[in-house]
Formats: sequence, C-alpha cells, structure tokens
Amino acid sequence: MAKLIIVSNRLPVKLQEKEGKMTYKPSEGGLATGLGSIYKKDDNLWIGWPGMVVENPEKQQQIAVDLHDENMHPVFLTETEIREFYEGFSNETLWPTFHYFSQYAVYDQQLWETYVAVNQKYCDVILEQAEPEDTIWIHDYQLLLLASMLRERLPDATIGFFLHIPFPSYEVFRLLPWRKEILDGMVGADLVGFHTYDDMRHFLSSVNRILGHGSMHGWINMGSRSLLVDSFPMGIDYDKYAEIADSDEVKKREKVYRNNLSDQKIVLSIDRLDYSKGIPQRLRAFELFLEQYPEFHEKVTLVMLVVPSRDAVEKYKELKEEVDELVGRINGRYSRITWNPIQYFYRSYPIETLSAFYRMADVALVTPMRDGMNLVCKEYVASKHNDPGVLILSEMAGASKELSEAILINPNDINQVVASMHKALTMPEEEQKACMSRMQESLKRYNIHHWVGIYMDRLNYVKIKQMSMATS
Ligand code: GDG
Repeated sequence: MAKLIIVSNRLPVKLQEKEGKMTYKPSEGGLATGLGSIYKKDDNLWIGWPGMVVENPEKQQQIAVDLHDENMHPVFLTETEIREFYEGFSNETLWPTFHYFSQYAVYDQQLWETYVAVNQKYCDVILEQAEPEDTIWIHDYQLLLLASMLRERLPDATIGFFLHIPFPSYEVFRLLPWRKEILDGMVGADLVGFHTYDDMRHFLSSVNRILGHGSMHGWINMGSRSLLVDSFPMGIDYDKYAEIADSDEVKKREKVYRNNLSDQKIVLSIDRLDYSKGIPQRLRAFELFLEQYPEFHEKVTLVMLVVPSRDAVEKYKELKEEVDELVGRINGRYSRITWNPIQYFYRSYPIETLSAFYRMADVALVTPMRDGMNLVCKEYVASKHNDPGVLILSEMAGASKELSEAILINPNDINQVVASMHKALTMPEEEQKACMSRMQESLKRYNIHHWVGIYMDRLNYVKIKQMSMATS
C-alpha cells in the first residue's frame, strides 16, 4: 500500500542522552501536532534529523530501531553539516534573505556546497525508504533542493513542498548567487505551497523571470510536466489550546501570576529570539509609550518571553545583547520599588505556563518585521474563550491576512505602534469581546487539521489533473 512520507529538517522529537540512555522528547510544535495523527497511521513515516549529533554507528542503528516503532526514521548530521548546512546556509543565507534582511545574508560557496550535499543526504535516506508510488511531503527552507533530487530518481512520485517562511519579492530573491539552482530544486514538486497569496505571487514571478516559465492560475508549465503553486494559511490545533487554557492547572497558574501583578494591565510578547520578530523595535515602542502616557506608569507591565534560538549564529548573539541592554535601560529608567515595567524571561516554558500567560494578557503585542505566518497570535486568540483581550498584529505577519479584527500595525511606524497600545489598553470590553469572538470563529474552523486536509486534497487533485493533461 502506498504510504505518506513527511520530511522536515527536524523530527517531531528531540533526542537526548542522559546517563548513557537515549530519551525521545516529543516536540510541541504546530507541525508535529498537525501531522501527528497522519504520520503515526499505517506505514506512514516522518524522516528528519533527531536533534543530536550521533557518530557511533551502533548507536545510530539503535536509534533507527527505536524510532521505527514510532513511524520515524533518522537522518544523521555531522557537526560540520550542522554548522554549514543548518546554522550556515539555512540560517545565515536563506533565513535573512527570505525575511527581507539581505544585508545580513552570507554568500559563501562552501556553505552552499554543504547545503547541496545535505539535501542529497536526505534524498538518499528517503530513497532507501520510499516506494515509487508513495507520497512525499517536504517541509521548509532547509530542504529547497530535495523535490528535484527526488524527482530525478522517482519520476512518478507524488511530491509536495511547503514553505513555512515568507517567499521574498523577486528583487530580493535575485540577490542570491544560487537563485536559479534553488528554484530548479523547488519546481521538482507537484504542489508548492505557501502561507499567503503574496508569497505565492512572489515565487511565480521569480520562476518566470529567472527560469523563464510562465504560469496560469497557479499552474507552471515546464514542458514535460506541470506543477501547481497555491497558498494554504496554516492554522493551529485550536481545541488543544482552548482546552489547555480552560484546565484547572492553567487557571491556578494564572491566579498566582496575577497576584504578583495585581492592578496591572498585562501586555504580552512571546517569540523565539530572532531579528525577524522585531523585539528591539517593540521595546523601543513600549519605552515611547511610557514616555507619552505617564498615567500608565505603575499600571501596565510588559511580560516579555524570549525563547533562546540559534545562539551559535553571530547575528543572534548580537541581538541577545541588544535586547538585554534595552530591557535594562527601560527598567532602569522607569522602575519603582513596587513596579518593573518589563518582566523579561529568556528561556522556554512548558505549554501550561504559556497558556497562563495568554489567559492573563490584556493585550498581545505581536509585531514581527516579517513572519511567514506567526502562530503565537493565533494561540493567544484560542486561549481567550469569552474573556476580553486585544491583539495588536503586524501587517508583515502572514496571519494578518486572516485576522483583520486585530489592530493591524506597521512595525516600522513607532508612533502607530504606540497609538495602538493606547487604543488597546483603553478599548471597551464589549468591543474587545466582539473582535475576539469573530477571530475565534475563523481560527476554530481553519485549524491545523483543516490545513493538512486541504493540502493533501490539493496534492491528490494535482496528480489526477496531470494524468488527464498527459492523455489529452
Ligand atoms: C515558523 C515561521 C510560521 C514559543 N515559546 C515557547 C513555545 N513557543 C511556541 C509557540 C508557537 C511556536 O513556538 C512559534 O511559532 P511561530 O509561528 O510564532 O514562529 P516560528 O518558530 O518562527 O515558526 C512562522 C511557523 O513556522 C509555522 O509555519 O508561523 O512564520 O517563522 O507555537 O507556542 N512553546 C513552548 N514553550 C515556550 O517557551 N512549549
């Protein structure tokens, strides 16, 4: 029977070694939850890096056996591959370019060559596991070349690709020295999916101008075969977030946190440490808010959770220092014995703590400079039930296309961000609830299961359509 193979840079578990014993910690990421019910079914399989460098072949063998029982299969990467493929080309070349920070992009032939070699490594591992009629669904910017590598060896396979980050405009994409090779890699898929219509439009424009293939209604005609490009805005596991937020455990935590911040309006900010998330810009806007609205002193607290990320990459180290310094400066300037304007946490928390933060936040301040989608803002809305709350959301996040009841802002416009904070903190409760419930309705419906369902349906449709095109 044909099976589905999901491929992503990382497996949905994190491998750890404690006192010589291997442990497998499940990932709580949106993708893992969304695809969880599918990859565990029948002979389906998830292929990816288990999150730890393992060099000993016997250990590798043992890990493969352990993972096999959970419908997973490992791709092992060396220290050098992690440095050059993951930290290097993926996160120092592609990530900044695709997020419109091309001034941060490193163009290094060695990093590119390792990127090609690692994509080939994933391809080889998949070929050991795949049958010609299997469906293969590849995820994200670390594996842009994989679809064509697989297509060469499995010409009739059904191959999907989904990009979780933005696809930049042609004017930015064309800066990459390997722009042609990257597009050649992506068009090997039958269906290329993006979060938004704009990402899709940018991709089609680059394919047209760099590869010379035009398109009609999202179909790219490559001569010998055709592929479809479409947008699929990713949802969250709505019920999971709503249920956790309603649990006694979370309510208890919220009460404890609230007691320590009594009489305070809470503005919440949660992201991975990343320059695309606009953390320093958000802090500067909060500082200006305190300057312009002294009546809010001792009445508002910014609870800011920053999750450590990619700390081996230079730009991220610099950003950490900048954020530390800004928080220190603002707290130094405005703190009282009884009030710290910013409560700053640089660590990751269990989902129950996150949920308690969502519940107690009067305002969620989600202001990325660029974001493929952004799930934090959706999780905030899902955690609110019938409670009031206001979402301030950047226009540059994919999610802004769906959440039009949020207060939408341009994160570069500091005055607008300040005004939006004031508006949010003074908005009548009825208005808050009305906006919240409209967003909840839409997120409940277009949840992660819906996303997986429509992507898979569309992929099947493409295969059927291709067959009818070939015979007509
Ligand atoms: C990429 C794209 C796109 C955060 N802190 C903790 C924690 N989180 C969880 C959140 C949320 C996830 O991490 C972050 O997701 P985002 O979508 O906001 O951002 P990226 O990580 O950059 O994700 C993005 C996404 O892929 C999906 O396609 O939306 O645009 O950049 O789920 O809840 N989870 C736990 N503890 C924390 O401290 N457990």
